[in-house]
Amino acid sequence: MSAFQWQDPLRLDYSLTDEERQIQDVAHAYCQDKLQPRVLEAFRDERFDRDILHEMGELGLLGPTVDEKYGGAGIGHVGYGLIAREVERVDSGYRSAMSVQSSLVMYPIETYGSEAQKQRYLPGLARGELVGCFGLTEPDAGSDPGSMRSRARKVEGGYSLSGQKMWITNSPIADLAIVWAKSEVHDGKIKGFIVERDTPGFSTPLIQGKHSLRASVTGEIVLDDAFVPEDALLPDASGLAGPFGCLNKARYGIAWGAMGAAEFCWHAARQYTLDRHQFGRPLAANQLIQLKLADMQTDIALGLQACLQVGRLLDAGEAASEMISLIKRNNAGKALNVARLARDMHGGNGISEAYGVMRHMLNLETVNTYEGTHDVHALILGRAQTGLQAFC
Ligand code: TGC
Ligand code: FAD
Repeated sequence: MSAFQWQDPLRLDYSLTDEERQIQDVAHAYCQDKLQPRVLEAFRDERFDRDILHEMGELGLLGPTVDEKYGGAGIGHVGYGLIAREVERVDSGYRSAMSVQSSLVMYPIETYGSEAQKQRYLPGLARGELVGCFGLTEPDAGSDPGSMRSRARKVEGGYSLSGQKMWITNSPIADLAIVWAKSEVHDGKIKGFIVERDTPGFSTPLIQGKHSLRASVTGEIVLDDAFVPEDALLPDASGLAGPFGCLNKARYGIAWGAMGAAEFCWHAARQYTLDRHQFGRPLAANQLIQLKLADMQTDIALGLQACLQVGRLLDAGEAASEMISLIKRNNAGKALNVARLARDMHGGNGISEAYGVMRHMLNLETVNTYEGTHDVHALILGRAQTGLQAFC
């Protein structure tokens, strides 16, 4: 028998290719050297440093699955997941900025865009010179995006967009937005539009006062008869399947990322309870503490194996979207629980910014909610096994 490695109990590392290990090492070094030292102030001041996207672009961490001919790295889904895990080990807000750019902006342009759109936007997005955002959610349409009110009206030479998008990651700093709206000339079907920053009638008010994801910038998108030319339309997306196709990619990355945040909290709780003595011995010598550590280790090890399996199936073209719902729901929920336990195991120190566990806990509240809430993914899985729709 080989020796048990407590940090990697099911030997995830054993199942990775050399290329994937290399990607993991590059991402780990960048995140620990460049992101970790900035995160405390960023979270405290509710500030996102735009240079981060430049830096990630230089390392090939943006749009990593996008074809190399458009500036991507052309790697597989497991490599992408490993990057998300390393970034979110530092902060979910940084992973958010990265996954919106990669999965919700570059992916739809590569998948639904014209050749001209791909050439115009993808290389700049891959380098982090351009920042993108994704506008689906509205004030009155969150879990039910099919009820969106945003409209595209055909006008001479293009479309006039009107509506409001809410809770949009990156929007206040974005150079372009992928906006989803119902288009009159397409029988009211949902269509995607690339809206550039200088479009008249387009604005992105900042949302402030978040208790979560404070190191990520969030805003609205306001479309006040915003005119976009004909070639702003993404030609190959139609209906809700368009935005949901992007969400599959982003939700998959979140499942990996949440495990990175959970690992941070688990390792911190283990070290803290080894170092801290009460009643004359380390906290870690108590059965209740060891039970919690064992539960954390188990949930994380199983969550990572599930990500690996879905990543391999995605690469093989064999993944179903329900698999992604399963791992997004499980891993975000489990990570939130791990973070809450870690916060508790740190006692009073657990609420201090110096230990980082409460920051992760607060972030994971959002991770459990966005990209389909924990309960919405349960309804997706419930529908898939009963054939009965429980949404309405
Ligand atoms: P439903 O009838 O189920 O489907 C409508 C059409 O969409 C297709 N479809 C999918 N296609 C690809 N992948 C998927 N996962 C798909 N799910 C559905 C479906 O086949 C159908 O196609 P067609 O051609 O027949 O029309 O639609 P519904 O209205 O009943 O949907 C219900 C529900 C709950 C599943 C769905 O609305 C849902 O998932 N709601 C959650 C909304 C959500 O996730 N929003 C995320 C916003 S973006 C975000 O949060 C970014 S955070 C980023 C960050 O900072 O990291
Ligand atoms: P609601 O849909 O109103 O849900 C409220 C509660 O009701 C939830 O608990 C939900 O599970 C429950 N619920 C809803 N429907 C049902 C039902 N049928 N049965 C049982 N329970 C139900 N969106 C974007 O488009 N782009 C982004 O970049 C983006 N970034 C975000 C960043 C942050 C920081 C946050 C907080 C959100 C972001 N979102 C983004 C929006 C996010 O996707 C939505 O918040 C999420 O989909 C939930 O929608 P909602 O907030 O309207 O909640």
